[in-house]
Amino acid sequence: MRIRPTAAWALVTATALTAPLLAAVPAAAAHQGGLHLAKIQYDSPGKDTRSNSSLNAEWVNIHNSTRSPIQLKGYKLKDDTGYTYTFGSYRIGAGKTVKVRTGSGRNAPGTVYWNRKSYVWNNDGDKARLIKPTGSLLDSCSWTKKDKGTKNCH
Ligand SMILES: [Ca+2]
Ligand SMILES: [Ca+2]
Repeated sequence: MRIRPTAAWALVTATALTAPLLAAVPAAAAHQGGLHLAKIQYDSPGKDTRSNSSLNAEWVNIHNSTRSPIQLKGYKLKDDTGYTYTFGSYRIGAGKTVKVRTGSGRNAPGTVYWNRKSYVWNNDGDKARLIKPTGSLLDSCSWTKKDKGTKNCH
């Protein structure tokens, strides 16, 4: 009849081991102090004509709230359908924002271009995902209705 005390001891041990891991999850999910999706203009202002200027008025801001620059090469931005933008070499400074515009243009500090010929962010609902080069999900941001056409992710 030593099974019960042993099982109880095992439960206590398991709880002690998993508690620190569980405590770390909310901090990671809150994206505080990390690289994260900040704001999305998913409905380009005005009529959606698919002109390049209209496509470029659709964008996602990614913010680096860490104290260090981050090399974004290989990071991915993906919509809910699976359309994917993969960053080339781009160093985002500490506390800086980079804007990913949907249309075509020349990459410059603060702005990169997806080079799409059509919109990627659905006006009536979509989900943006920011994915690390390793494939792990770093952040996501979704909306389910049109609202003002913008979404403040955090
Ligand atoms: Ca529009
Ligand atoms: Ca989409």
